Amino acid sequence: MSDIENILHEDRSFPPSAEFASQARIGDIETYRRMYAESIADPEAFFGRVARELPWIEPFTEVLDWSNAPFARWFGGGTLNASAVCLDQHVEAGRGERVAIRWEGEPGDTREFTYAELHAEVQRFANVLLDRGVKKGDRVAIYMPMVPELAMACLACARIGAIHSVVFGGFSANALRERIEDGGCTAVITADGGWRRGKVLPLKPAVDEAVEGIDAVHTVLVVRRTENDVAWNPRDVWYHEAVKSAAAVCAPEPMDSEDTLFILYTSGSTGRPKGIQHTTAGYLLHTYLTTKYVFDVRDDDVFWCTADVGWITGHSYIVYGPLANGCTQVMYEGAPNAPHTGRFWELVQKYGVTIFYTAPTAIRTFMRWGDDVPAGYDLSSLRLLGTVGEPINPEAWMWYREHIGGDRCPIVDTWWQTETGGHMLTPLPGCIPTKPGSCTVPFFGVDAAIVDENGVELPANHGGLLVIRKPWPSMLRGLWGDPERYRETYWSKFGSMYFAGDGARRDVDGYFWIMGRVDDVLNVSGHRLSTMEVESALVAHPAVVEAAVVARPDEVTGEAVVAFVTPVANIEVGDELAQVLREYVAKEIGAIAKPADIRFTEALPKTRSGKIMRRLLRDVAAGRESTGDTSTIEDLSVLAKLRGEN
Ligand code: 6R9
Repeated sequence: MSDIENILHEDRSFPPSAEFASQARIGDIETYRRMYAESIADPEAFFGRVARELPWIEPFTEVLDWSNAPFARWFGGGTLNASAVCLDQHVEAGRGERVAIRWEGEPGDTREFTYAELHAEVQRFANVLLDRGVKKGDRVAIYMPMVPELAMACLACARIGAIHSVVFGGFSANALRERIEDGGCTAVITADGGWRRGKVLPLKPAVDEAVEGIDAVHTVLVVRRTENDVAWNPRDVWYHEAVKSAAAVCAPEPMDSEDTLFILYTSGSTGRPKGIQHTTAGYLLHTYLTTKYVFDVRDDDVFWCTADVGWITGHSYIVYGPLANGCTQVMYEGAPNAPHTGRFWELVQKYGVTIFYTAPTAIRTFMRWGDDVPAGYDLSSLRLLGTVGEPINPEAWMWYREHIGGDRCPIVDTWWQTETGGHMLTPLPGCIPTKPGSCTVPFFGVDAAIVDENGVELPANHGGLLVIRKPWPSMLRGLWGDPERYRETYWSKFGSMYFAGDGARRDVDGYFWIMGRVDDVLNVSGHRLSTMEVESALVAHPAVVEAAVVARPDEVTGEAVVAFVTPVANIEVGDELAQVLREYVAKEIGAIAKPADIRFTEALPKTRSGKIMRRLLRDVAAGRESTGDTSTIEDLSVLAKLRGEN
């Protein structure tokens, strides 16, 4: 089989400013190179040293045990507690008065917690769980809006050694039930509702439906947020009532390094969702280190990651990474356009956000809303921007840099996965020059490579499969209850290398360029093309805001390119524009990539975390019914519209 062809031409490069570099944790590329080289040549020495920055209860006696590969054990013999890493250490060091979370609800209500306050709240929350009979090792489902109690619930579970399984608050009762059953959860933490686009999103009815008939669930703990009416069942407990009698002292449970900290479900393209399992020490170390070096956090920073905690990005870069570093962060409950499209920029201005982390889908949406929206706010507090979730098209990257970053802020494009726990390929902002569309270089300890189908490393600029050749501390330790599926999904292809499922290439400078999921690659007349590159060509046209490219079967070429295109507002769509775009793609990347078919659409089907669901579009393009899992789709009506059913 041939390589994935490389058709994206991008040669702009942006080094950090001298000012940024001079204040950064790592401001020269030599230091990065030296540390990276050590982390690969002698991971045990490197990680053994940096892991001492965590507050251990019992120190570890061994760094890595890979003898039972692909099941890794990191920091054997050590014990620690994740909530103590995130809270107690800061309070004990006299930093209790620092603000941990500045929270804002969608309607504009606000709450603020210092580290000392959060510490006390989490201990009370932990005592409520203990009172309800939740024990070390029990699984607790968390199904909540983006309120502070969501972060507290995670930390309270961690404090007593219970394993949390957060299920995104927008998922259906069925999706929740499937995850509660698979994880064997015995308690559920939820809320009466949350605010979303000016309305109350009720959560409790979905929980009631999900747990019906599951006797193993002994408690449904309900946080009051919106005060809408809720039905009440015998196992339901109001959090605000239960917490009244809870003491603010609860000693952290000493956890083994390899004890499971949480499970988080991610949907595969086929089959049931996978319960990705992360353990305590390795996960905490990696989220701590990446927050420190990739986000370059300092005491005066105000960090804002716009993800939902229901997604891995929220686990790693709202809950664990920033709190382990003692950061001050902003947490926001609602939608970016409620009540107006400037909401995010209003929050950046109001809280003086310095580091801002969001997804390409959000950036493309902001582009559509217009340059004048961010221009109406003072964004001068920002010093660093980040993106995650999908390949970012160079056009969107440039817009982000100019209109949000004032041509001043470095952009860290961070490639990683639920499975990897934290950033894997990413710039360090003070020393790695960035290129629009590239996630640049590997983080410490990440031995990434591009290989062909046989596992042979490919030369520069050949697109192939992205693999990781060494274990790293925050790698998933398995799929909950299914060790064989873990082996099969990630390790069966190449044996000793982790296969991430993404296509990518590496350029002559060693920079990585993610081309998209391998399942999505197009094969036109024997040419293997990346979805991301064809989409980027379309997005570069001024009439296009967003594009998703898929293949449909074609008698002549094997597969033909079908492009679903969201146009800019107020433009006439039709055959004429389709023809212009087809010619544009032909000119930009060659006739081979020219879409056979262009379909205009107001919206693309996406997951709740903003990823375009190309597999559903493939079904639409081929005129078939979709049989796969649709539980993670953001808006089912988008799919219905594309299929022409209204
Ligand atoms: C953190 C997260 C993982 C998949 C991953 C890849 C895509 C994430 C990316 C990116 C290009 C980036 N992805 N970040 N692609 N550039 N910076 O998104 O986890 O939800 O498990 O998704 O997302 O395809 O394999 P998850």
